[in-house]
Amino acid sequence: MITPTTLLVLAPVLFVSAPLLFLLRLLSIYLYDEKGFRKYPNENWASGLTPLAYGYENARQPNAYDFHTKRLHNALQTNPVIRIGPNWLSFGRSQAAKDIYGYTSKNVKAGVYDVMSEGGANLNNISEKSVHSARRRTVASSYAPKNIETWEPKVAASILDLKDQIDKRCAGDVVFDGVHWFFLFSVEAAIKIMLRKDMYFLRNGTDHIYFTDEKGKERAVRSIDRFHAVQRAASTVVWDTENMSMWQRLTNTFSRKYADNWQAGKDANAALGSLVKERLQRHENGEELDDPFQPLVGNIKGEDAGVSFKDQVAEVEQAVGAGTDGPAGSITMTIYHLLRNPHSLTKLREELDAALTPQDTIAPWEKVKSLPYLHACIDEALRLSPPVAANLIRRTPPGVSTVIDGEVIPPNTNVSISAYTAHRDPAVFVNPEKYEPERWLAKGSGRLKEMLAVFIPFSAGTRGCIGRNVSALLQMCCVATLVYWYEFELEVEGWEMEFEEWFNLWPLRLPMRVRKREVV
Ligand code: HEM
Ligand SMILES: *[C@@H]1O[C@H](CO)[C@@H](O)[C@H](O)[C@H]1NC(C)=O
Ligand SMILES: *[C@@H]1O[C@H](CO)[C@@H](O)[C@H](O)[C@H]1NC(C)=O
Ligand SMILES: *[C@@H]1O[C@H](CO)[C@@H](O)[C@H](O)[C@H]1NC(C)=O
Ligand SMILES: *[C@@H]1O[C@H](CO)[C@@H](O)[C@H](O)[C@H]1NC(C)=O
Ligand SMILES: CC(=O)N[C@H]1CO[C@H](CO)[C@@H](O)[C@@H]1O
Repeated sequence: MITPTTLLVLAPVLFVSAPLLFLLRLLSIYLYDEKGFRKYPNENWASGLTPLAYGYENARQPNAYDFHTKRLHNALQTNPVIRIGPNWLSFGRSQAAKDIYGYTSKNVKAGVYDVMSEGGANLNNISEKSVHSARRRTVASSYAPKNIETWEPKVAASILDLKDQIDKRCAGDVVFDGVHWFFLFSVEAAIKIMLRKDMYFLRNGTDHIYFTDEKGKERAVRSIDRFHAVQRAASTVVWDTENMSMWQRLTNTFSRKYADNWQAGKDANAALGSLVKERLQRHENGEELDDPFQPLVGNIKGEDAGVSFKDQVAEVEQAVGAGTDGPAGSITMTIYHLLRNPHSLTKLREELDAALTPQDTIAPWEKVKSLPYLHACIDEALRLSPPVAANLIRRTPPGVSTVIDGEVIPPNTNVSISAYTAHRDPAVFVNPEKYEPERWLAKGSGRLKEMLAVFIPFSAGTRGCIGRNVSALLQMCCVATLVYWYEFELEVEGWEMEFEEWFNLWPLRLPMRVRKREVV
């Protein structure tokens, strides 16, 4: 029988032994080495014991030039496969990009994608194949190139507002921070495209969403800031999928920083929820709507789409979140690389001067969409500085082994290669660290084919980005307009980009001086 006395004796014993037993269990899993992964070097001492080792590496950002994906990339230069979690391998050669993400791959998204289960499910975080393809079919046509026509006037209006803000900063010694304004541009354009709503972020110079919440309280939520903050929390603990909710509770209780970052997810959810409600109200009011949100409500025949409100909000969060970090990062990094490579900038200007006239206040899609050097400048920035640089986790199929870059990989293994690493494989990209748009101009060559096959800024295959056509429009029209109408100069010559990385890789600022160009 358990008496209070035995309990008194047992409690400290349990207190000491429980964590010890837990560690022993981890150690035995490690030593048992079911899949033979101990032959691969670990990323850090804990990688063979817990997937939180990966979250720890995400959080370790000693300075603005050192981030996880870059460190892992450096380590992969001496070891082509590194164990980054007990059941998770990261690859170092670009062949793995085809094997892991290509259309023929049987891999699926791993469990981490559907772990934040209090929210709804969206295209990006539905891991179940059949559910995903049904949702993707529902919305696919509203992301197709035919919609560029309807998006273009909205995007052009935002570029005009961006130009107004730049014009105000052309005089004197004013420093223009490209990152601030390009992020405002992208989030404004993404909400316009997704929900047909103008937030006036560029005109106001802020990303505040004003709304009345569930409890009737007036709120002002900063969209980009809140979207970013929740990544800081989620991308450290999400990897221990089974225990995610426990880590979420613990960090929320014991760390104010985490508590604020988790709150950020709720804030973003509430703010975008208010925009979705407003959008649904407009639908009820019989407004004719032609945005990618429409198929989530119903089709032209008046049939309900059967998508829950929670899922509608989750889809908007994904489209607006991705639609912000992706294009803003790519526009920032294209301008940055051009500034550091004046020869490429001159060449791009020549191409734009031949294609545009001073009547083109905003570069029209029709005139820029096929400009090869503009394309190459953007792709080369996406190659060196992909906005989603990290290891995108996939799980190999059950029951059979798969071959990835020549390695036989057992069933149910988590695998990945980062775009950062795939894009720097010297076997495919000569002088990989060099910004060289010309490498994309070798039309019809075998080399170009090889490069495109491992170029994965948008991932690839069935889980590749659905927003590529939106992105093409934003990037091409914005970069063309900026480079045609303005001269840029880094505030400090030779300045190097600073980054922060969680799920996405964010350039932190781009301090420049801007002058109007003489165009003729
Ligand atoms: C340069 C800009 C962009 C980049 C680099 C980018 C990158 C990516 C990447 C790497 C993925 C795969 C994510 C994963 O496997 O976890 C993805 C998926 C996705 N992106 Fe983008 N993205 C960009 C712009 C956009 C835009 C503008 C939108 C929406 C308007 C968007 C919506 C989505 C959606 C919905 C998915 C999930 C697709 C699915 O799984 O079916 N993205 N994107
Ligand atoms: C999917 O993503 C949305 C938006 O980022 C999030 O609110 C939701 O919790 C996620 N759902 C799942 C099941 O992970
Ligand atoms: C932003 O701009 C819109 C339209 O110009 C205006 O109605 C709104 O009050 C502004 N908000 C802020 C915070 O300036
Ligand atoms: C990898 O796969 C296993 C089982 O297939 C899973 O339990 C684990 O949580 C996965 N995630 C990571 C980040 O390793
Ligand atoms: C639209 O996106 C698809 C991939 O989703 C791509 O193959 C195609 O080239 C894009 N079209 C334009 C005009 O960018
Ligand atoms: C620390 C901890 O609670 N780990 C648990 C995480 O989830 C797995 C699977 O459910 C458990 O076996 C671990 O003990």
